[in-house]
Amino acid sequence: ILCSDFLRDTYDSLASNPVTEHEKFVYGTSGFRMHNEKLDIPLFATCLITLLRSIYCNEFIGIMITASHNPPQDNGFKTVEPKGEMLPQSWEKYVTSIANSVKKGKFDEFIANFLNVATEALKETTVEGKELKIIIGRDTRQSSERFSSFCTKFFNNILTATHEKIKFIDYGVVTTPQLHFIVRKHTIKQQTDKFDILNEYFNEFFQPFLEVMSNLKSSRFKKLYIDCANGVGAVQLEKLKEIYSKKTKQIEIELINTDYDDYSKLNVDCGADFVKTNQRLPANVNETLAMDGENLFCSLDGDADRIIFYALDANANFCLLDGDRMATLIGEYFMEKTPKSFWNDLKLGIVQTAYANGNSTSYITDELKLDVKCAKTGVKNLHHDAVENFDVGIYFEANGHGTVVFNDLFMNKLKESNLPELSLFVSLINQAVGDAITDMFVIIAILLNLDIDAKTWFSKYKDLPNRLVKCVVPDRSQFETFDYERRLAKPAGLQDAINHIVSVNNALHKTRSFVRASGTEDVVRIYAESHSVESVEVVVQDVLKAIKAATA
Ligand code: G16
Repeated sequence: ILCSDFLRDTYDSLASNPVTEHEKFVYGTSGFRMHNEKLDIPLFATCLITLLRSIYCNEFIGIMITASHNPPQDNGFKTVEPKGEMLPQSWEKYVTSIANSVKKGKFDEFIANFLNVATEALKETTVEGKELKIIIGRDTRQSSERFSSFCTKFFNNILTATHEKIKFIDYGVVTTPQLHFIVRKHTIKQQTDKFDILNEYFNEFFQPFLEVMSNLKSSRFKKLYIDCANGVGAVQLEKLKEIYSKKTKQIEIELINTDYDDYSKLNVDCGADFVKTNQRLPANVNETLAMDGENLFCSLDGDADRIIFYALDANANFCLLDGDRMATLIGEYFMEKTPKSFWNDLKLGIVQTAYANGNSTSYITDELKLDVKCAKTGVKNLHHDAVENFDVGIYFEANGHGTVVFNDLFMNKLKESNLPELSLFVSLINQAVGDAITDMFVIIAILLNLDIDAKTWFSKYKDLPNRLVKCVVPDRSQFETFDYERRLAKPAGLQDAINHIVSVNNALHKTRSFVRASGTEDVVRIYAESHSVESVEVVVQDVLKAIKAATA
């Protein structure tokens, strides 16, 4: 591979690219993510690490081309493991090192570094006789097709240059969770030929949902409005809606913000991230309809791995039903559908991040009486902690990204316990990764089952007033955190300043604020919550000033 003309030519053309001359690449919260014009080197590194990972695992490895919630001009890549998980954190340094070793006139150093990386990464495995198996998928961004073509060219050239066995499958425009799902499916079924993804996905998750619906016969909701963020969610849901509407008339589906052909509209004034951050309705949602309890509203993000529900109350106040609300609703449902004794030798718990509203955490511990753990931002971290700590691990970031994972102990107990309703419910869940489409059906199934509307769901506890704000700084890599990102180690003195701001605004002991560097955007994020909207505002403004002073 390393001797091929293709690799040399590609290297030379990338290394001479001035756009990225001074750029330090980081495989962040969700892989590489930045302006699309800077991503050629990270993609080259992603293809190389995918080759190594495919040799190491001897199974299919996926590459998803997406920048999810980011603006239209951004893009990104992440690799997907054989069972649908993210790249192990121990390998992130390898791909980061490969990307940062592409420098003008330094091909020999690049090769030496790559060989070191490969030797270390593959030290526990044999290289010979492995078939390289790669899957790719992409979102609807304008730049995604270009990156996808590069992957095709890269892997085809490796094939001709080396005569190695390579199985390369391009699934085209798919949601991120669909790509995770299909990689997992190839591994579990040991299938090397391409699946009909829509068919597999429908049979796996929609079929049980239709069964739930027909068992319940509820008329609680007349219409479900789905804001697709003008992204790939619309492409897939248009197809799924067609199949769905032939099978049931129970809830009518209307898709909003489906203009994925206009690249400039992706995530703009719509989508899960917009709704969560701004705490208001997205574009093209009618206020009167949002006040009607017979309607249910939700927003997906740009690659359909996050979902946020919402409604307006009788006074047109916005009721945000975010990841915290979904986690608590699912927790409550599990408790309701099982006798207490069921959990004698099993642990059910919830994993959140520092962004979880303080009152959601109190509700989990005080009302639901469930264990709760805090993880660092990034579903890869929550997923890990849910698997490690619980037999049934519910994990959600407040931004609507999450799912539920079950271990064999729970699955065996479920089989023995004759709980058909819960068994059917469990089969709705995409355990590979947070999936907006399957999460949507999970939540609807619970609301129908408990016979409650969105506003009743919202009334289960009251959120503390809160705000999430972005701040552009000269160099976000200066910001180092500890304690699950709740405290800053650097820049020096900034955490003391935040502590002081919190303490002078903490009359009711409800105030909390933290700052961390985003792993997906070139900003730092400030989160604040307090007993009143005014107090939150004071904290945010003071923290902003403290950041400016610390980075001046
Ligand atoms: C990605 C990650 C999420 C994370 C979000 C924001 O979401 O998958 O786990 O919460 O980025 O991360 P950060 O605050 O580090 O920018 P998505 O939907 O954009 O893939």
